[in-house]
Amino acid sequence: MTGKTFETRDPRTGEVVARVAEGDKADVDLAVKAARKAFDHGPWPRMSGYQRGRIMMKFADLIDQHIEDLAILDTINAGKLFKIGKLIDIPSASQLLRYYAGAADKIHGETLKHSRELQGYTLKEPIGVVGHIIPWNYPTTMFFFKVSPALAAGFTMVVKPAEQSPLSALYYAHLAKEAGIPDGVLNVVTGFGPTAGSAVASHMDIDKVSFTGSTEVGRLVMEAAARINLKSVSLELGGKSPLIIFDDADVDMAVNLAQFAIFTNKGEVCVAGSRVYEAAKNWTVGDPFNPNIHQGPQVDKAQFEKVLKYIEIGKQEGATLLTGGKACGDKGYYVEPTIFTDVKDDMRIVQEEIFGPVMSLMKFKTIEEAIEKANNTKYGLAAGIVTKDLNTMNRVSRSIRAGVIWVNCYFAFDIDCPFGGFKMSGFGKDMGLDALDKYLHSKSVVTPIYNSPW
Ligand code: TXE
Repeated sequence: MTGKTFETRDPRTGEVVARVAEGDKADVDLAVKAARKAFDHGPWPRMSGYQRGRIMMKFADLIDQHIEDLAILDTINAGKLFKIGKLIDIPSASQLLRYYAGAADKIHGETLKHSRELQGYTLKEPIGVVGHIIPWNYPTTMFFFKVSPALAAGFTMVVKPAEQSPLSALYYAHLAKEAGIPDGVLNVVTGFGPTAGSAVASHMDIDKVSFTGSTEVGRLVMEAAARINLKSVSLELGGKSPLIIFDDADVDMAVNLAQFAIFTNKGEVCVAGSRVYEAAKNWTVGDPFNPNIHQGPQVDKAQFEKVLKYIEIGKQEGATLLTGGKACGDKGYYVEPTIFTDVKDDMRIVQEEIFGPVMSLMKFKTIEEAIEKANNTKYGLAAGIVTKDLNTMNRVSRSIRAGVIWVNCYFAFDIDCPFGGFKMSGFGKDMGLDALDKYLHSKSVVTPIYNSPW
């Protein structure tokens, strides 16, 4: 509307790769109008689940035909490893679409035995127009975590991608149109959080907002929803997820999982196992297009500086720097994989989400102490356990307050497993049939069984 644009940069070099429309409140208004019209009068919520599923399958096929281009966009825009993008992130988009496409014609209510005179049933109906606000750490996966179940449920929507990584979202909007998703159903508005994002959270005509990002902004989103129209809210927020290695663990497995848990995606992972209790180093940092590299650059200058600041805080707090601790390379936003030892429970590097490749090693003596340390965080997104002992596994996985527990594995995401936090990591699940459910209202329909005085 304003015609304004903003620069989006390549984190490998810090150079501008494109200028993108800077959407603001007026653009969000337009997008919501289109979504509202498509919801109230358009074909999408009215067509059968089977028909919606067919179109979603076509969307998935188109993504498969453009895997390479899409992976390039997430690499030059978010510093993601190109190889992983091609093998995992982009294929996860089409998988998510197909999973929910398959569920679109299996949305059932229940038959209710109301009383001797009355019977009832529930209809599962889409809530309406949803606003999705998504972050930059997984630009593609987050987009489809949100968009796929909402499409299957018959929603229309406005997506606000992160300002750091808007490029692939624009490409997905283009492919959605080509696949035959009707106009007004999937609207993407690029722009900044305090303007475009906030306009989504506080829009009177948006019925639900689904947010992934920081706990601070999650709070703002919920406040806006409460203030404006009590829209339904789901939040996937930060984490500080422990990986607990017991002394019976397979040592090689433990070491691999420990480095994988925190250094994957340069630590820009909400489930990063950043409080590991044992680990080692062997992680290469460099150009994310190089297939032999484990870790690319942090997403932007702000995150790069944030990670380095936390490393300084760790040193000042008295933790011992075992390895890493500096920026690397002469340009771009690369940080060395960093490990601290001698850390204490109350240090900021243990309590706060760093969102970078910084690992803290802590020791424990008993299973009770391990559980206590693991729960000693305001977050509750994920946790990992490495043990061969079935009793330890069962006891610890039932005692940790987190949304997902990985036993002898880490980042073992599966589309069928709901994902989302406890405590200040938020509420409302992505993935699995739980995610479809969060986009549906139950409506009870009640009717007399016989001709009766009702
Ligand atoms: O997140 P923000 P940032 C954590 C991580 C990271 C920190 C800051 O610790 O270092 O958050 O990252 C939009 N109203 N996570 O600043 O600001 C914004 O435009 C409405 C964890 O990038 O929360 C973007 O689209 N929306 C996390 C989205 O919110 C607003 C992933 C996320 O940005 C807004 C990312 C506002 N007032 C960061 N302000 C995870 N859980 O995976 C911003 N936004």
